[in-house]
Order: sequence, then C-alpha cells, then structure tokens
Amino acid sequence: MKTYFPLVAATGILAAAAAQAENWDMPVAYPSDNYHTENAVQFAEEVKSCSGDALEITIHPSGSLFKGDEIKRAVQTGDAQIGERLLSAHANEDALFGYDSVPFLASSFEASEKLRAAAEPVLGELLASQGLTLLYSVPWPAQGMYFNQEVNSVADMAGIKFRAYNSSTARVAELAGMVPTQVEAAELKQALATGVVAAMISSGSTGVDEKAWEDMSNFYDVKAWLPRNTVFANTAALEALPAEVQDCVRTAAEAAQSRGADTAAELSGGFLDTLAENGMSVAEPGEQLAADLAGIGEQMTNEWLESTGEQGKAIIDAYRAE
Ligand code: PCA
Repeated sequence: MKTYFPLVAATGILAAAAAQAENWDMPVAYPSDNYHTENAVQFAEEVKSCSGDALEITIHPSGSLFKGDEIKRAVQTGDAQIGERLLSAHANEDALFGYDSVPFLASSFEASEKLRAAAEPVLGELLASQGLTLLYSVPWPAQGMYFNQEVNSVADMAGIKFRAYNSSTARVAELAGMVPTQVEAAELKQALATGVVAAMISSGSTGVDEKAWEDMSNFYDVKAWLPRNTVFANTAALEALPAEVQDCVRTAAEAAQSRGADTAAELSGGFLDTLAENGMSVAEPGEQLAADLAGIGEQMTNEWLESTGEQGKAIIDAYRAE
C-alpha cells in the first residue's frame, strides 16, 4: 500500500517532537476543585503556551502522587520537578518556614501580601540552600476555629482532639490544653468521621472542601493568620531548561501569584456563607475567647522570634515598615 510508508514517517516525526517536550510532574496536596489547584492548572496551561509546548506540567491533586508531607522532599530529590506545599508544615526543619503562621501578625489579605513580600528574600534564600527555587505562593483565607460545640473561652477547649497541619496549629492546641494530631487534608475527612480529631483551625475553604458541617457545629472567625501554599521547582531541573522556557515559567508564576491572591479574597466570604447555609453557627469569637487567644498569640510570637533570631526579626521589621 502506497500510503503505508508516509504514515509511518509522519508518526515517527510526531514521536520525535513529543520526545523533545519536557514533562514535569507537579504534586499538590489539595483537591482538584480547590482554587489553589485550579490556579496551578492555569499556571501549567500558561507555561505550555508561553513555552511553545516545550514544557508540559501535569498537576497531581489530593496527594495522589506524593502525600502532602512528602512533596517537598520529592522535589528536593528530583522525584518531582515542581510541587506545591504548605511550607509552614516544615517549620520543624527551619522555623522560618512558619513565617506565615505567626498568630495575629497578618490577618487580612492585604497584610498577608505585605508579609509575603517582606519574607520573600529570606524564604527564597532558604529554599535555594535546599536546591529549590521559589516560584509563587498563594494565601488561604484567614484561619478560624472549628468545634463540635459552643466555645466561649480556652478553658472550654480542654482535652479536645485537635487536627493540626503545622507546628503553629499544634502549638495553639497545646497551649489551649487540647490534644493535637497532625493530619493532611487528604485524610482529614476520615479523621473527623472516625473521631481521631474533633476540632481544627482552618479556613472556610477547607471547611467547604471537607463539608465540615457534617462533623462540626461551630465556626469561630478568629482570623489567626493566612497560611500560604508555596510552589517551588527543583533548581537543577529548572536550570536545565532553555533560558526562554525558564523565563516563561517565572512569568507564569508571577501571574499565578497575583491571580491566586485575588481569587482567595473573592471567594473567602462565600465559603463562610456556605458553612452557615449548611447549618453551622458562624460567629466572631466572644470577648473571653478573643482575649485568651490573644495571650496565646503573644506567647507564640515571642517563641517564633526566639527560634528565628535575626532573620525572623528582619522579616517582621520589613513587614511593619511596608
Ligand atoms: N487549609 C489547609 C491549610 C490552611 C487552610 O485553610 C488545611 O487545612 O490543610
């Protein structure tokens, strides 16, 4: 058949072109319909387009490729080329990673952006020392407290099993006389359903993702902090790309950072409405609870400054000077 050879030849050319395109895996810990993940998908689309199809990034949601607590290491070792992680969960490695989870330091989207900018040089350097390149970060809405009962003071929390996602959440629990257990978002629903944990600090976003109303009754909008998901690449993998592709990644990252922050701010009120529509009590903390938490916050701020020394102080000074 005359057409046989041309077809084989054409297939061969396509295969060669595909072999030249670089494929990166991007593990993320949160579900595909969460705005962080949707933002990452759009970032990947922009990279594909500005690189002229030279770099294709595949997003793996919900800890499906690497679990949340494995993502950073996977990118460091090159098992994944890029990843998204709640870096504050690595504050046990270096307390500076917890810069975004210092209680009541920055509790609005505007303040969170200032703090991000103030921390960027130190954070970028810290990641670089680990073979990682900081690309962008996006805030979660302000963190509130979820309980399956009314809570009017820290005394009311005694003994409650509390889900932690980083060392700040664990420390709040300890100082409030609760019992913290570290649980990744992908395992959170099951941990709540089986009673492994009964309360948590998180945003309305995660509350909606997890249908928090099925397990808990009360949300207190304490606005403790706005933690960030940070996207970083394996530096060697990034630097192996042609210069124009690296530029395209950085440009798309910058766009993802501001788009993600805008989306978070737009969605945050609606998340709390959804909690209330599904029967949760959504309230400001009462006077006693607010005062108790302010005390815990002050102690934790001092602890963070002690453990981060000059660098932590430099971040807070730069943030306050903005
Ligand atoms: N959601 C993430 C981190 C902060 C947030 O709002 C979580 O609960 O895992």
